[in-house]
Amino acid sequence: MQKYLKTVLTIALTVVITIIVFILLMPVIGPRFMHPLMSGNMPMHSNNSAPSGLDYSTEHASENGQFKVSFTSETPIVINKMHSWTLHVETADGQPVENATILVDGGMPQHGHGLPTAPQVTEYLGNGDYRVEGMKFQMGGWWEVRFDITAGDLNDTVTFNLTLEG
Ligand SMILES: [Cu+2]
Repeated sequence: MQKYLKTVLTIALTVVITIIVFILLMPVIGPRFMHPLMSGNMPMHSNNSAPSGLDYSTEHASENGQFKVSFTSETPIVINKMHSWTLHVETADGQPVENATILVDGGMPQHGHGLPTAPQVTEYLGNGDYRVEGMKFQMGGWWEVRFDITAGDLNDTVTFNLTLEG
């Protein structure tokens, strides 16, 4: 009887420890392990490839045509590395936009998650150029990066598409 109890206790303890270890390791294995599962659960995106016909250009007009926006990255855009971007903002007729308030947002539409960091515009560099710091992508696939730009009476949003290897 005692041996039986010991066996049951050992099994129970093993199960509990396994669960705890799994929970503790979630931040590490999460992106790799959960994402194929998450995207697989969404019927529309079960094949996990980006929709065809996405515009991957690094320069285009904002949604309502208020601004012309382009970006460059100081370093090649690869996953799991922090990047600094320079965002260039012009009015529709090509005048540099000074002292805009710019909010950064983004994520993976097919995975339903945002950016792992909270990138921010940290400096106005002059001539319509803004430094964006803290840009990071934690996995390969299709990403959207959005900038909400407010300057004087103007407000508009621009969205860039990226596909990253990973
Ligand atoms: Cu993802």
